[in-house]
Amino acid sequence: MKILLISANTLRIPYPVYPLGLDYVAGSLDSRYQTKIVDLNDFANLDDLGMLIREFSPDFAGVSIRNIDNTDVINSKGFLPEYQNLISQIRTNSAARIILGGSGFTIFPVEFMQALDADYGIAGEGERLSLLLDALEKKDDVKKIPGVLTKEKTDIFYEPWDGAIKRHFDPANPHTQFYLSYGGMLNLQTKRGCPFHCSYCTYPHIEGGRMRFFSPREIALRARELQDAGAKYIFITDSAFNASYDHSRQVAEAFIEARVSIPWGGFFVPTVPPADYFKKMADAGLTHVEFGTESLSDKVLTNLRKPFSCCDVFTAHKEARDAGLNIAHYFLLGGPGENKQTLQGTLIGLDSLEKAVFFFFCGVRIYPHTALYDVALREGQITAEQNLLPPVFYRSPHISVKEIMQIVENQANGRLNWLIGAGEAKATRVLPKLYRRGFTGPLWEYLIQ
Ligand code: B12
Ligand code: SF4
Repeated sequence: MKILLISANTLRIPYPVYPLGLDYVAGSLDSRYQTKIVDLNDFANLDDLGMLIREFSPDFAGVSIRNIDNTDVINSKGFLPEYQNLISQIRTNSAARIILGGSGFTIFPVEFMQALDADYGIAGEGERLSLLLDALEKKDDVKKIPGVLTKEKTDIFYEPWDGAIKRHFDPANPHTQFYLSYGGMLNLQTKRGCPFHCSYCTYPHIEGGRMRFFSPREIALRARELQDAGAKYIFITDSAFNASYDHSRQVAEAFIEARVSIPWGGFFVPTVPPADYFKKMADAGLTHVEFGTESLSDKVLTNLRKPFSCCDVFTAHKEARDAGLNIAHYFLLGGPGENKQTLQGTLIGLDSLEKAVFFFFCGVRIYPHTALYDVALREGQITAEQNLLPPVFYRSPHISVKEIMQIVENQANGRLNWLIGAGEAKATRVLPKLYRRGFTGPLWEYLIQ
């Protein structure tokens, strides 16, 4: 049986992202399946992909749907039309049954099933694809498999996958070469799940709320594999790498042991770290810390259910600075309780965060399965029947997005290290040129003054 796995993500902002999820899906399938991964980034146009589909003639096409939209309130762009074109290309060129999956799909499985008229979908971890294919082969009832959707079955239940998790990474795959030649960044997962409960966040829904750790030694060997394949930088894709200080430290120690020498970075929660934590991380090659800070108003942090206070942010920042790391803080403005005073509090607080890049997102995207969804429902900002696939953003009743933007832009006063929205304009202008000239990694550190 032939399985074609397709990464449908062509977004290059801030940079193209290696489709790690498909390595895991491929790793879960045994050798009786002939599996091939392709990445739309690696094709000049959909017709070229059509040709490959005709030649490969798959029985099943698994489509990975990562991004729904760019989550940018000002310059919103949804990707559904692109996915619809892709599905029609697959249908035109093969009789393959289409299976959807991926993080974006997991947030809106029913909406995507309907909009793309797919045959099957798997919400949550794609390791369950092996169970679905097995059941289809044996003509068993697929509806019993957690997370599986069909055209008829649209009620979903799923729990985190508790079977084996295996990554199949192939350095020779053409798409690996694409990422190596465009910024040199590959990625790595050290655990799944986030134990925190931030009110707007989808990550615990996508990956589960309990951390499931991968063996540090195994992870370090994977990192070496990426390095040996030519990676120049590794992004750790964990929801929050330091959600377990113990495990992240063990991973860093294993990196040293395995002689991982390329730089790496990831998302961190700005909680107070144990003594010398960032120093030890830096010794193991950590260069970039991306803090999910969101606000410097304790009132807003409480409303967003963040697991830290402003004081903790300043401490975490200082520790990371003292360790010589590049630091970015992400801010999410306009959530519940945001007003002029809380916004001013955040902007004033930024003066204490020296030598960092600030990414400001104005307006908080409302997703199902989050506490913010319930707040928005109670406040009448959304209705229970509303389809949230076309982006809907929470609006604070006390301050408009326009006002927030104006205040932030005035305060930014042209400073390069203040990026409003996804920083698309600046990123599109500069990053591709730098990557072509051989620069590697996320590169936002060049904006720090
Ligand atoms: C790490 C990360 C980033 C990093 C990536 C760095 C890197 N080099 O890898 C950075 C910071 C660059 C980033 C940027 C963005 N991100 Co991001 N990111 C994530 C995060 C935390 C993890 C993604 C990941 O790699 N997971 C690990 C892999 C193994 O999991 P996976 O891909 O989900 O695959 C599993 C399943 O989904 C499934 N699966 C996957 N494919 C398939 C296919 C089939 C057929 C099947 C059956 C199953 C299946 O099986 C896999 C194994 O279990 C997710 C949130 C999350 N926790 O999932 C957001 C997330 C993917 N990002 C999101 C967004 C919006 C963005 C940006 C658009 C933000 C912006 N405005 O800049 C950009 C887009 C970048 C781009 N070019 O695509 C959204 C996407 C949904 C949405 N709202 O559109 C997410 C879900 C977060 C959210 N807000 O809910 N991101
Ligand atoms: S710590 Fe980060 S990943 Fe975890 S729930 Fe909060 S925002 Fe989401």
